[in-house]
Amino acid sequence: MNNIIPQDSQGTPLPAAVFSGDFNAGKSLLINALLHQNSLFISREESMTPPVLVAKSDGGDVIYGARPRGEREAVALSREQFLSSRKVGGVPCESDALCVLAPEMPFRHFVLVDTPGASSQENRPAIPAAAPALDNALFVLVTTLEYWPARHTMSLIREYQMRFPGRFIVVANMADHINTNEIRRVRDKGRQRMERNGIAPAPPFFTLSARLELARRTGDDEYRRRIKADVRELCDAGFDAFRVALYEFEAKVASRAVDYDLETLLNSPLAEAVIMNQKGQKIC
Ligand SMILES: Nc1nc2c(ncn2[C@@H]2O[C@H](COP(=O)(O)OP(=O)(O)OP(=O)(O)O)[C@@H](O)[C@H]2O)c(=O)[nH]1
Ligand SMILES: [Mg+2]
Repeated sequence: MNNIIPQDSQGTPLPAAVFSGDFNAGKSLLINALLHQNSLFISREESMTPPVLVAKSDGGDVIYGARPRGEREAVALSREQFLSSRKVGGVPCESDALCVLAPEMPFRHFVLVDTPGASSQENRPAIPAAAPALDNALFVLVTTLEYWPARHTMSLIREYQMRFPGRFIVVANMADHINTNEIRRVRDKGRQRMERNGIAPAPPFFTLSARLELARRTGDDEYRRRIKADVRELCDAGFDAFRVALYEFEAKVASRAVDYDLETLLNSPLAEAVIMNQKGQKIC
């Protein structure tokens, strides 16, 4: 392409939407739902994957890549290698960060970043540390609707409010597990509850189901049929509103299109900041 603009080298942080929160909240499935395909590794257990950066590619095929531990040079991976790049049985992952260049990525002007959830085994924070390379980032805090409004959820949101005022949104995922009354109650009262808990102004808040959305986009009618129609409608509307919020973010950050490649992405200060966060190191 003729418009390669390594924005980072010009000192402008790459715009990104950083998905974080507790493990198993559905961060990776949420990104798969946005991509309309199963690209990222999903697991019922703590997935133990390194952070994954997802960007738009103009080519026909999905390209997977990794930054080997302690190195800066990016390497291309097969899909199988990509999906098995995680910590298994105490053996650390060989990569510090992974990336996916996907033609299906709906956003051209920013990167989606999937972060490993706060781990029960490692002392890894659920909250990214602020860093200049994240100055153009929107933070998507992924919680589950079942745990609304648990004290833990509220304190996470309060922490995001302090670190990233006006730059984060909250998702309450897995609404397909809940009945319509409960979804409506959380959807309609969520922001009020946050404000009553001193989180004011409350961040944008979306009740949705990543699983139902992926089923909607991949034509998995069997799963959709298992869920009551009124729950489905609420979940679909919640996801549509979430997608619009991401498009609004894109409209704000879109200045020049970046032509991403593995090197540009995995050597960017954005990747560096995300890796440092994952290692729990201080970044400045
Ligand atoms: N029913 C239902 N299950 C979901 C939904 N979203 C995620 N899941 C399931 O929850 C489990 C965890 O999903 P992941 O996307 O791997 O969660 P994660 O937040 O990326 O987890 P870590 O990478 O370990 O931090 C998987 O078994 C998913 O299928 C949802 O909306 N509804
Ligand atoms: Mg995950």
